[in-house]
Amino acid sequence: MALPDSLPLIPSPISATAGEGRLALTPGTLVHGCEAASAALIDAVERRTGTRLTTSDATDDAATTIALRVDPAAAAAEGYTLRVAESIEVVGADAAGLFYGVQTLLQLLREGEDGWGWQRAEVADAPRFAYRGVMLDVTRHFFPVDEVKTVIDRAAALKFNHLHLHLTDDQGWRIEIDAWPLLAEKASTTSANGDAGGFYTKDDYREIVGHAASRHVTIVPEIDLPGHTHAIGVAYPDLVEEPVLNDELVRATEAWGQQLPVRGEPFTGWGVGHSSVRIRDERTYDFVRDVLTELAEITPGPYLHIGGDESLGTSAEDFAYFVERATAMVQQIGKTPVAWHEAGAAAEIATGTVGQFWGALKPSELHASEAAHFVARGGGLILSPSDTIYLDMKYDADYPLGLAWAGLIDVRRSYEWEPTDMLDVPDEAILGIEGPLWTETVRTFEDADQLIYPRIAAVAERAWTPAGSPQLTWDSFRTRLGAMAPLWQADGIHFHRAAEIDWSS
Ligand code: TNX
Repeated sequence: MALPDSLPLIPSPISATAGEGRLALTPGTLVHGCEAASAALIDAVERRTGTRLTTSDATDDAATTIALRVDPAAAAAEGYTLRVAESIEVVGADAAGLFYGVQTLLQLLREGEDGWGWQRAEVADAPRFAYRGVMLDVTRHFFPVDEVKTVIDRAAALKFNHLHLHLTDDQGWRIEIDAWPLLAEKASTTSANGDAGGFYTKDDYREIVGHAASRHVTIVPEIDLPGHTHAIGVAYPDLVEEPVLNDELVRATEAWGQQLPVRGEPFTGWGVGHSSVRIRDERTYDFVRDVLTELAEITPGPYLHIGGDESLGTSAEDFAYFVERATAMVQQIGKTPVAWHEAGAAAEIATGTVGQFWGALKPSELHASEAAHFVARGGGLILSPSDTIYLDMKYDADYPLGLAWAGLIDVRRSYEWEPTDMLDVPDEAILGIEGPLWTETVRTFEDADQLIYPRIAAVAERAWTPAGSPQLTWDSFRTRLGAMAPLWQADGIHFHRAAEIDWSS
C-alpha cells in the first residue's frame, strides 16, 4: 500500500496508514517502558516543543500514555511497530528498533493551528540494509566533539547506524596515539585553507564512541594509508616519501591558487594523490601496527578502515604489498578491515575485507573489477557512488560550496538510483550505502549543514526503505521532504532550500 504523503516520514517505512486527525500533546502525558528510549523521547519532545513529559509506570485512565517496549516478535532486526490512537505504543524488535520507532514518532509530532500534536497513524517497519552510513572528513575541516555529537544525533534521527570518521589525511592528523606523540603535537595543528586544526584525545574519542552507541551508531574510524599521509611527515619526516607531483596536481593547485606540498611542512591545499608512507621500510609497519592497535583498543565497533584511495605516486606492486599487509594486520588485531575500492587491486587482500566503492554509478570496468574482488575474497561492499551521493559535490554550477569533479548533484540525482543495479555482485554482498562529506570547501558547521541537508535524507531513504516500496518515487519523496522543513528548522539545521523542493513553512 502506498504511504499517504500526509504522513511526512523520511525514510519511508515499510507500511503505514494514517488515522483520523491528531492526538494532542499534553503536559500530563505519561511515558512508560524502556528507560533509555523514554529519556530520548522526553528530551527530544522538550527540545522541540518546550513541554517536558514525565515517566510513570502508574496507570492513569485520564492521562494519555506513551508505552515503549521491546518484543523480538514485533519486527525484523532494528524494526518496530508504532500506533498512535487515543494513546501511543511503540514496540521495537530490539533496542535499536525501539529507538527508530521513537524517531518515527518524533516525525509525527507537528505544530498545527491547535498546537502540538501527534498525527494518528499505524506503522510497521524494518530496514533494508544493515549498514547505513554517513562519513565526516574531520581532517580538511576539524569538527570539535560537540559538533560530531550533533552530526550523530541528526543522522540517527534519519535511522543511520554508522558514522565513518575520516581521521587522517594530508592536511592533518586528528587522533592521539601514545606511541607516536608528535602526531597529535605537530601533525594536527593545521587543516585545509590554513584554517585551525585540532585532534581528539583518546578520551574525546571515547566520548564520541559512547555518545554514538547511545544512538545505536557504530563509529568506523579511518586511518588513510598508504597515500593521503603528508601530515605524518610533519611529525615524522622519515616515515614518508617525497611528494610525487603529477601534471594534474600541479595544474589544479595553480588554478586554486594554492601551494604545492613540501615534505615536513603542513599542507593546506586540496591536491590529492601526492603522498605515501615508505612501503618497503619496516619502520612503516611498526608505525601502522601501533596506530591500528591503539585505535582498535578504543573502538568497540567491528571495523577499522585503512583507506587505500588515490595512491597515485605508488607502483601497483608496492600498493598491493602494502594493502595486503595492512589488511592482514587489522585482522590480527581482531577487527574487520575496510578499504576504498582501489585496494581491491591487491590480489591477496585479507579475506573478508569490506570494500567501499566511490566510483561512478555506472562504474568503469576497472573500478567494477576492483570492487568485485572484495566479494571474491569473501568481503561485502559499502556503496558511495561519487556522482550520486557524495555530499561534498555542488548542487548546481552556481552553488558557492562544494567541489564538482564527480558532477553536480541535485536532490533528485541523489535520490533516484538503485544500489543493487550498479555492480555485477550478488545482492547479499551489498552491506549498505554511505554518504561521505569531504570538507575541503567546508569552513563552518553551517557550511557542512548546507551540503549535508537535504541530500542526506535521500541517502537515508535509499539505505532504509525496501526496494519496490510504492512510496520510493521522486514525487512522494519530494512531498515528504518539503514537510521536513519545520522539523529541521526547529532543530537548528541550516539546510539548503533546494529549488526542486516545495518547502513548507
Ligand atoms: C576524493 S573519494 C577523495 C578525497 C577528496 C574527495 C573530494 C576518495 C576516496 N578520496 O580525498 O576529499 O575526492 O571530493
